[in-house]
Amino acid sequence: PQTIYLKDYTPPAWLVEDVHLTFRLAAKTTRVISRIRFAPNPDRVDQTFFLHGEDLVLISSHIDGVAVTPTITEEGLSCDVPDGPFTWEAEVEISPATNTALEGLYMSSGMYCTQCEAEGFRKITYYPDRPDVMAPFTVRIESDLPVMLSNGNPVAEGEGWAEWHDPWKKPSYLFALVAGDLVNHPDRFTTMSGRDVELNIWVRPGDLHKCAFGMEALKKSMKWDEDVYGREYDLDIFNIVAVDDFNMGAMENKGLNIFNSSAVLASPETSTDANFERIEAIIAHEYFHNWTGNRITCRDWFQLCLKEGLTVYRDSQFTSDMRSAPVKRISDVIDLRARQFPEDQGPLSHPVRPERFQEINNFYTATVYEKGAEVIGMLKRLVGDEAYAKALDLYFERHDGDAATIEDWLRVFEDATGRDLTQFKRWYSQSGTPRLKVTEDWAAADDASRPPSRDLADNPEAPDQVRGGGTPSGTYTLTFEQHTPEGSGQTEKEPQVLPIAVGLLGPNGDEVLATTLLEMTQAKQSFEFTGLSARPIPSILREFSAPVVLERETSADKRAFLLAHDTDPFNRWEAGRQLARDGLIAMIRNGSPADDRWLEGMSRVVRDDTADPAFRALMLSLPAESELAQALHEQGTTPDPDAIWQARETVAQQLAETLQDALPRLQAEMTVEGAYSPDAGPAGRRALAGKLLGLTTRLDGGAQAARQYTHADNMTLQLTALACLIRSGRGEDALAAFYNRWKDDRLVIDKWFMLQIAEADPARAADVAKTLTEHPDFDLKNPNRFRATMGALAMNHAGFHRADGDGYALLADWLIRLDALNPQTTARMCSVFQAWRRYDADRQALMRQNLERIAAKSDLSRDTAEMVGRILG
Ligand code: DPP
Ligand code: ZN
Repeated sequence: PQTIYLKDYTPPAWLVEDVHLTFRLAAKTTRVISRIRFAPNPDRVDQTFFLHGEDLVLISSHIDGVAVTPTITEEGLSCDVPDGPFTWEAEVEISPATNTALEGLYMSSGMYCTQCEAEGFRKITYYPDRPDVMAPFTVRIESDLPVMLSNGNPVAEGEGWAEWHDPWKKPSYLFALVAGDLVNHPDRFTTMSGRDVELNIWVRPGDLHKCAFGMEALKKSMKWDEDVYGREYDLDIFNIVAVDDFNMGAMENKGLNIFNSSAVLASPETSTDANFERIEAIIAHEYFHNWTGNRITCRDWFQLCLKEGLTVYRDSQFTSDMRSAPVKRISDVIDLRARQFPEDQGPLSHPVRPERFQEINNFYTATVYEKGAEVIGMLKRLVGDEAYAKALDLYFERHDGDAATIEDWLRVFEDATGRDLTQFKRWYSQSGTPRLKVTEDWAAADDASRPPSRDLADNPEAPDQVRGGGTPSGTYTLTFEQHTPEGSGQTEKEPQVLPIAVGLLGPNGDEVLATTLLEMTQAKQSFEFTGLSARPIPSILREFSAPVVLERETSADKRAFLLAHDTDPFNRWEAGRQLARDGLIAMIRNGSPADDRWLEGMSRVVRDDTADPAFRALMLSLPAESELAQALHEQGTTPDPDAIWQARETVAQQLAETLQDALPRLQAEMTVEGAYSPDAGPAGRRALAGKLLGLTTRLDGGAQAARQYTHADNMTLQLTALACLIRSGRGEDALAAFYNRWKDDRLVIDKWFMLQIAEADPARAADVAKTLTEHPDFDLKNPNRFRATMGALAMNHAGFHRADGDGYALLADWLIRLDALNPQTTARMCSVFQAWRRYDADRQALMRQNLERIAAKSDLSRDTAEMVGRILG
């Protein structure tokens, strides 16, 4: 397969002035008739006329009304064309009913729908399918289905047809079409300038009761983008459609967002608090794309982070405003460490703006999205809120209607702030997670006149900054050293610009220096703090101000001190997390008992009724098994998945015993009375109650969980109880009852599949997963069901890594089967093997063998071939 490079970008030879498409829908023989007005690009470097096209049957083609015979290959067609503007017309035939890749035009539960990002439009008709070719689209749909939708505004309709016009020029990846027997949940929104917008969520008839929450989330998003970014919606109508078979979460097609039904449909009976929060965030994300992605799009796919990093950043701001900012930040960091760090520290590492790819679908990654959002957050922290707002205004003003680049984005910040961002740009080009080492030094008041301490003497540069001051007093120095390990073909890594938010606490726990931003730009750099009467305890990297691994030799006592006193909620949580992590690692490596300071700290935190219950729930969560495996690996110990699992069990059991007396009272306090609400307040109480129920289950064998399961009147309580019952080995009856209750609800049955695998005893997880693949409801073609089964197996760390290799073999078997149907979902799931080199020789051999078995499959997709190739290295 061919590798495509960022450095090879050339402008399109031909631009599109106008597109007219007619769809004659038929399951296996849809006709697509295109009429496209082309004009030469004044910036072109060559004149080649090439249209992308895949899996199309060309029926006829004309240029300015004259039949032509183009040269057709697997990738598209080329043709002799006039020197100046001309009209291209073509008729092609496609087969939506047999399109199992879910890319292009396909069918899902009887409806027609599309997914064109990144390169799906070329499976619909011949077109310059690249994001820097933008045009207004007019679309006519012909079918006997009652609902026919496309982008933009409806312009006309009649018996068996409907016509839509999108006045905003857009790239083909934002094209969308939906037709089906659908019903809508309608609403309206008046924009800040008084435009009245019709809103709809379209679903299959049985799902109409699951739309209200998504609609509220949409209206909140529209309002928030006006209030915070000054961005107004720009069409008369905004449609969302729920689709059951979908590779991603959702898609921001102009005026016609298409959602995986799991990312929009919600009801208290069928959705958990976590589902509600995720749905709100995804609706916001896709809506925010209307400006960051659609009005300003990407010049080429290497610039994907331009829209995704920024839009993830925007949706995280939104969630912080709607809910709790500290809880959102902690949750985001947990996610970043669970998904992005392993990616950036393994064979799939790539820069936030990749420089090469074979299949762009493989780069919709945690690095592009989540690290991309971290980069925006750092930029905002460095320039300040006001300058950020000014730069964003300039970005929208200067680039509206453009297909832009990261260079454009950074130039806006340079122009708005006068700052040189040359070094900062490394965050886009350099892969890997920087490691940041900290050492500290203290010179008491009476030796303030002595020469700089040893740490400083080592440093050729004088310390950068002096803080505080006034009366002669002690000087405290923090020295940072940053280093990014080599990876993704980059051997020489340069220092990054690191915004390091620091606070200092006095020995009595009072804050003696409020959060202060240190700007690190060198490989090694010292910062001095004066005006201190006693040696402070530092709180470093508050709010996780940079996506780095902080390496700090510090005592458990100091961590316990920060856990008790830090004013920064993130670092308070972090101190508890580090204590837990260090304790677990000591237990795994030397059989040490659980750390009393952690147990005491947890006891205090969980009872602290001044703290948000959602925050307390996060405090009680132990580091994931995969996170511990990575930590052990970094410390030179080969991780043993069974030992990791056992250590977490032991520690959780001890925590339960430590909190035993307090549990009944705390649980009673967290009970939520009255009608269910998915708001942050009650959801946080349920989250803490759920953690407490997990602990109680370790003491009562599941008696309370069984009662909760029976009486639960919402999915959060029901599913929490079910998980506890499965973990305690008493899940069988409840699982059977759950299935009977919910067998007609696909989204709930996904939970049923997932939970029993993810929560299974590791020794049995692969067997449970295998049995479920034989269940009549297992459906290889439905990505949600596939992820609920195989993704859940991978989530069960010790179960997936079972020593006999059955977990690996089962997953590989199914990936081989799925690749023939759906390359995109197959390729993405291959990443569960990415950390294979971190395990023991036997497991490594088993994983390699299974990866090679996938690689050897005949007709392996380009998607999967690239992923397996990169993982094997
Ligand atoms: N649908 C994906 C997202 O919104 C790709 N654009 O991030
Ligand atoms: Zn997005």
